[in-house]
Amino acid sequence: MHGFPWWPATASAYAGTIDFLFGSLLVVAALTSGLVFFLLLFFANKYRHGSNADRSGAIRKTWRFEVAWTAATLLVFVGMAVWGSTIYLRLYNPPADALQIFIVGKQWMWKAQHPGGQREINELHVPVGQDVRLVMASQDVIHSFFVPALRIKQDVVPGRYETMWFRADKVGRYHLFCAEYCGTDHAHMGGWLTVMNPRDFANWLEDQGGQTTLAAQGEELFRRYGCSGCHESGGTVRAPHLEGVFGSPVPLSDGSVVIADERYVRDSILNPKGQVAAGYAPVMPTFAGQVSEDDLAKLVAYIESIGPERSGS
Ligand code: HEC
Ligand SMILES: [Cu+2]
Repeated sequence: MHGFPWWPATASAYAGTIDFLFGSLLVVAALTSGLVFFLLLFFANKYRHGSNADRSGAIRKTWRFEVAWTAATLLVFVGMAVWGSTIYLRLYNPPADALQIFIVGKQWMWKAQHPGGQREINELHVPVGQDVRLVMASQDVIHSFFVPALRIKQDVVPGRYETMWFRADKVGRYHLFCAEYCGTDHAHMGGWLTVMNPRDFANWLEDQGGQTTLAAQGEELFRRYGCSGCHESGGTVRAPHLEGVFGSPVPLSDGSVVIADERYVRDSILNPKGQVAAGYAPVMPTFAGQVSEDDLAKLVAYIESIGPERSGS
């Protein structure tokens, strides 16, 4: 399929898988509708008014044919659904050791924050052959992060994190877009994904200047916003210590248990009354409207870094 004119470049491990699925769907759909239309026209012509086709001995309905034909198509289409869902599930379950990059969409740009604190706008640099996990948020309206060469596209809805991952397998520069109409300059909302070999990527990170890591910036914000006043020992309020919380199960006051992921931490900060940790009074104030998406990413990165699993990568 890659010799096909206008076929988009492929730069991810599963681009071929997705193209194959897409091509197969297209072929099955084309064959099915082709057959239906052929029979339609064929019989319409054969038995048209006034034709001398033999109309005696009309065939009676046979259940065997009916059942076989229905079962065969059902099997093919359910098979395609299972095939598609398997790929989808793989796409939305990132490997644990992926490099994590925070993406914020806003009218009209994509902003990225690397774990080392490097920031970029309408550009995204990643190393080749490494799993990359994107944690994405929108600051205003619905956007959609789209990199055709990777065959990934994910709507980013304000108010929640979306995650997705990819592994680029070809060095190069590829277009990235916003694929959801989001206002006047939607058409200009986009830029470039640059896939580099690991050494160039390390150099690139270094060239961005000596930042403090995202987690360290988050730690500073943790003090500036007064989180530490409650969440660290010696606080005036009884609040849970956040060390080791990330990635582990948290019992809630309503009896349910959730895994503390990015989404949970984010909701804890913006809507603390929504999910209250069991054994604590719901006294944490909301920080909605005070903490920007960029700062939220830093706070989340900090709380993640003091979690048990990933330590401040
Ligand atoms: C007035 C004290 C107070 C402040 C300030 C405060 N918190 Fe909390 N926080 C709490 C309490 C009490 C809980 C437990 C009850 C709940 O879940 O609402 C909590 C829960 C949490 C949780 C869920 C923890 C768990 O074990 O499930 C997170 C994450 C969190 N806070 C982060 C923050 C961050 C980040 C800030 C600063 C932006 C902050 N908090 C500011 C008191 C506070
Ligand atoms: Cu947009």
